[in-house]
Amino acid sequence: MVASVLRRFLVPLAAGALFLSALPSGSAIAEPSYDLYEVRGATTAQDRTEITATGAAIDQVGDDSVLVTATPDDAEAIGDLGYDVEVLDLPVPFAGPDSGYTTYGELLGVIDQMVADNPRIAAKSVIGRSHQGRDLVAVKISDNVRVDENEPEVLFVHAQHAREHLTVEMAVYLMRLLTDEYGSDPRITRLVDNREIWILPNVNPDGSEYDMAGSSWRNWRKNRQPNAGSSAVGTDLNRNWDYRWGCCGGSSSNPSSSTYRGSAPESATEVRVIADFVRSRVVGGEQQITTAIDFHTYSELILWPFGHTYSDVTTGMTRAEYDTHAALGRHMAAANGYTPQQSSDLYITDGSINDWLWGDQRIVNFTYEMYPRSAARGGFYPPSSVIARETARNREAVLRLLDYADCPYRIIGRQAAYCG
Ligand code: 0X9
Ligand code: CA
Ligand code: CA
Ligand code: ZN
Repeated sequence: MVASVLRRFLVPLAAGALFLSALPSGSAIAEPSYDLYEVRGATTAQDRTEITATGAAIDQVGDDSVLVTATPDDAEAIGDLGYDVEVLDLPVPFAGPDSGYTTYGELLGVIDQMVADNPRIAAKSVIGRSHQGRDLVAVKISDNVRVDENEPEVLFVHAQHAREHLTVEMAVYLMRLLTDEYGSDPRITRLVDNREIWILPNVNPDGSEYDMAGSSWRNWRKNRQPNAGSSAVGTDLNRNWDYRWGCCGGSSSNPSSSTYRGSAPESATEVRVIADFVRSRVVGGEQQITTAIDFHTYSELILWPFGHTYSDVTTGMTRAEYDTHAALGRHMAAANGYTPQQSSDLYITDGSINDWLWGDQRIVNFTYEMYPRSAARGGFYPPSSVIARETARNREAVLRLLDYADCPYRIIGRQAAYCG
């Protein structure tokens, strides 16, 4: 089925030469090219972790295969591990940027208008700047929005990965939902009155803009920060967080990799800004943010920590804490039809925001991998005609997280022990 929409040719060892010869003349030391490959013969999480250890990023997991974004060198290394590797030439990513997706400039306009229309419950702050100097924005939604009240705080993070544009649309949807339905929908009114909701609508604007700027999508994942001693640009923000950074074979030390972890924890400008923001929500020694979602695409999954280990219970994660994540994850997945699982059921990741938010800040948190389920439905680039449906699909799931933000441990009946 997938094959019918793909033009395929067998790679591998020739691939390096093939892509090199496709480079414009005079760019012998060019940035690496990132392409989509199908890898067959991978059935377990251990297989998939071994594949990511080459530097490839896994985009989609099947029963006995995965799709990866990889450089020709990564692909060759995967072949050397004994897997069957084919490059895929997908039509969708080669189509031009879809004007139905919100650019960074448009996003800032949407935010300013929304705040102007709802000044009592919505406020914008600039929490820092991206590597290239773009504003990194936080939108707060709550009653008495100018006052830091003693209400459970909830964090939504969008677009750590540049090409995952549907996550920006998710932020736009959430901002509109919470402001438009305030005063008319009783549940939303109660949640806005009793929570302080922080939306970070695009934490990687340099990457987003780069991905959209050409005549075709660029399949870009990282930020746009140069790397010392390399022509390869960018750090994978979701491998740069300061909790067991680089510990466990779940990220790359090679700047050419699309999962490059950076030169040090928080070396990525944007990660440092967001982490400082989250730390600033510690008031009186207590982290005010209780729950969070980090939005990604794609695969229709709800993932919980840890990612750096296959173990569910381990240092920094008790049985009750794991069960709270699993129960809340499943409760949300029952609302949106995504598949709930621990993130390492897919493959090991280290330096992810999930592991840091829980391991360092004790915030119960999830990764949503949004629509679609597969590359055959558009992968990272579904048509903008799906935006309304696929953002509204998460309405009930997100409201469930907001409901439980007073005490997430309530979902396993442990509120007395944890929130007394
Ligand atoms: O690999 C990632 O960063 C995420 N997948 S994506 O295709 N959007 O790149 C998954 C992150 C899940 N890992 C943890 N929650 N630790
Ligand atoms: Ca308030
Ligand atoms: Ca507060
Ligand atoms: Zn992602």
